[in-house]
Amino acid sequence: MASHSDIAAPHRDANPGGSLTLENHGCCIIPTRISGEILSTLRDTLFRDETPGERCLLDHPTVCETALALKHELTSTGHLAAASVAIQAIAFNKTATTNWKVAWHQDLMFPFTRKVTAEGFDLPTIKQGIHYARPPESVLSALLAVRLHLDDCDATNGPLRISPGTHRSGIIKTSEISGRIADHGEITCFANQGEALLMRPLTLHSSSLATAPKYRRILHLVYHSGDALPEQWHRAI
Ligand SMILES: O=C(O)CCC(=O)C(=O)O
Repeated sequence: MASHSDIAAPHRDANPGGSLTLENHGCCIIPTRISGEILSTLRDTLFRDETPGERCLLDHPTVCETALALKHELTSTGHLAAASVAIQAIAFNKTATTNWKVAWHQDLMFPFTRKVTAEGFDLPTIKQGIHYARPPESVLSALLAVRLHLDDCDATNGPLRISPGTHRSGIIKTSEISGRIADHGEITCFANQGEALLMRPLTLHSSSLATAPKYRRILHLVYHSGDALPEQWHRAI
């Protein structure tokens, strides 16, 4: 287990020397082949200045096209299994008017077509008319978040922070989160436009307020690589 002294101070590149791995750290940064034209269309069509994010975007044609292109790319690099499906797409932004921060957490709630009843699926709730629930840990471990950066993200515009290796601890009780971060340390994830931060949703993560608010637009996709489930994802492409 890493100690604070093993963790470098926040740095420009979240993947120094390519040393971060999904397996060991729960995240890594990779370049993508998503074209400048697609990045520009995503920037122009997904965001409204007054909101921090838009959810359930897989029906948007350019999001769908991007999700399929990234699936293809990540399958060829071995980050995703060929049978993976994109199950969620969220557009996050930080601007001067929607500057926000998020406390340390794991991503545990995902969208389904109806209220879940199968064993191991719990905490059913409805957000903006869509059913959400917490799938079993085995399913959570088979998810991969792919955060496509549509703008450069540096120390000033509220970058994501992750606590490396925490994805291997399963679902962490709220009362244990600060202890896990003390044990594992944290890394601040900077990225250039067109790069993607890959992250296991069970990795503890947070983000700070931007200190010099400017756009920090991200398309956050989640893929499932596991076996068919007894419950149906809200979308699966
Ligand atoms: O984009 C961010 O700054 C935070 C996103 C987040 O908390 C999440 O994906 O759960």
